[in-house]
Amino acid sequence: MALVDIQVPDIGDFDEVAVIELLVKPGDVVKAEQSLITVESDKASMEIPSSQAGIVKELKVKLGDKVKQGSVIVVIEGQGAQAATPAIAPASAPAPAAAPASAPAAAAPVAAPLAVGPVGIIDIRVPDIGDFKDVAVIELLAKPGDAIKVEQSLITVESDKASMEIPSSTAGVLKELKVKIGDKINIGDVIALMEGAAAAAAPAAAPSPAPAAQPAVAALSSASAPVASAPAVPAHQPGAATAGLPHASPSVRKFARELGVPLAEVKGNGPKGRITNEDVQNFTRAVMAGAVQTQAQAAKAPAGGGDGAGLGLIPWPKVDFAKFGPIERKEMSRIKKISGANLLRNAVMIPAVTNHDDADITDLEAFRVSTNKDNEKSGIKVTMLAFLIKACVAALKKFPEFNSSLDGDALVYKNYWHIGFAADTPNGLMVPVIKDADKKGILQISQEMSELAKKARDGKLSPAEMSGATFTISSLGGIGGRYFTPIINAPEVAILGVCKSTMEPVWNGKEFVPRLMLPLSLTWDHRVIDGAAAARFNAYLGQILGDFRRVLL
Ligand code: CAO
Repeated sequence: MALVDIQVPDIGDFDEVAVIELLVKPGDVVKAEQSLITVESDKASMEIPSSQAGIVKELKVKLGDKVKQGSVIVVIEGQGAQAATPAIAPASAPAPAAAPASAPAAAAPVAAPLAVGPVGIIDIRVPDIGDFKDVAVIELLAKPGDAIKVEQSLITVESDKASMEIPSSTAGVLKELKVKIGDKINIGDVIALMEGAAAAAAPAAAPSPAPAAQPAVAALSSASAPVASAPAVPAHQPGAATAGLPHASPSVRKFARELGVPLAEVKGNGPKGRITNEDVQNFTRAVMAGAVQTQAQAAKAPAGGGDGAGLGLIPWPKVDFAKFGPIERKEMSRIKKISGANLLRNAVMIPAVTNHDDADITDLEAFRVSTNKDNEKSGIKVTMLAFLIKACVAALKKFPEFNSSLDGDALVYKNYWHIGFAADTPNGLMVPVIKDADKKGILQISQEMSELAKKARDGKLSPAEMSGATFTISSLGGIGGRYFTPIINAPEVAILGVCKSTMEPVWNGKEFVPRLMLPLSLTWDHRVIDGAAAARFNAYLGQILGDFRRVLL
């Protein structure tokens, strides 16, 4: 029996795609056309079928490997046939769509999606989508009037082996969609008319239309920024030939991954049961509201724990804001999306209460200023936050339940004191962690804080530098404000919010004296902590900040 290498066939404008699923194993008997692996880019997922029947002798790829046209993926002991012609390859390779007359030859091997129609109107065409013919339009991702960016997906198409999004080759305003759901399209078909923002610099005049000419390939380069903790979500199987795999387009699966949504548990309400963006959003809302539990949550839920079902929340209001005035829609950053989902869960699931108090930091501030003067040469600047971290460790030691976490019906007390601090970054809120703050002095804490804050702003924090906190401080002291109600960073059970200190008249029993007062806002989980303990915690914190020598006691 001949051994045959099964190779990746022509997969269109996709240069390198990641293997996300192995559908067979050595020893399996496979039929011709049976899918062997699933690959995925940020715009498409597709299954690579076997070109012939036989027995799988060896898998040449593993999960995460990058493959491209011609890569050998499986060795098959064939049943007679010798050729390793990819089964999904048509008899002849599809001819690329007509390139714009003026496009340089170098741009031709892949798609030629760009053509200029009458006065500034640009035809957006289907680029090279590999060996796929007559693929069905299953989703329209934009509508006339929408402002479109280069690479923004316009439609999703689906064959029985793949679903992929067709991006726009140019920025502009969408004038007309030339396809509707259910239409069958092929390489070179016009799918939309775009009034191009860059119409004046259209390819006729531009000798280097590279970004427009290879939309799918260019999009791949931005594909590999997975959420570190995101669970792998299996690719969908159009037509549901393989039982149990969720049926969703690549962008929906990416969105689900970013939110950590287990796609297999989401009910699809799109055509043929396909999961839409809205389904993922509704699932997330239902989970956040406690109306639905994921299987992972259910497995972890304490015996007898309520699932919050029956909250009966009304749907999120849908408003066409454009009816009331001009609007601009901007995608939120990845960090904002992830932290938003966490904040929502924490806000909804924790019965949180906030106590406000003031600490007299007049003497501490004088000490801080003189410390900075003494240390001018060292380059280390001490801010009030470093003292607060140290003071909080002392308070956490005195009130250990503030340094605990809920685990089902038990409390886990931690004998380490790792303090997180909220850092404002251009991409959103990050919470780096000062590990073992109890063992560190103010100068070391200050130095680590400024290093971690810089890393946060530069987007260079590692997951390890953001994990393990037992308590968090959110300081707006450098900005302003009086009090606020911070949201607990689960699974912690309390968080301290700090605002800007101000000089205030304080009654000392005989007279009003000017004192520098620091506003504190302590939010705590009422399942673990009660109001009296919270008031004591704040009072003790105030005493320490009022006389820092107490830290030593
Ligand atoms: N009262 C008065 N002044 C204060 C103060 C306070 N409580 N806290 C800090 N300041 C002063 C500092 O002394 C510094 O003054 P100078 O410029 O005169 O030296 C100035 O404010 C700026 O401080 P900073 O913000 O650079 O340093 P920090 O150690 O206080 O904070 C960091 C560091 C990373 C926490 C901060 O930059 C930051 O990102 N804060 C925002 C956190 C946030 O967004 N929280 C909200 C979360 S909920 O959405």
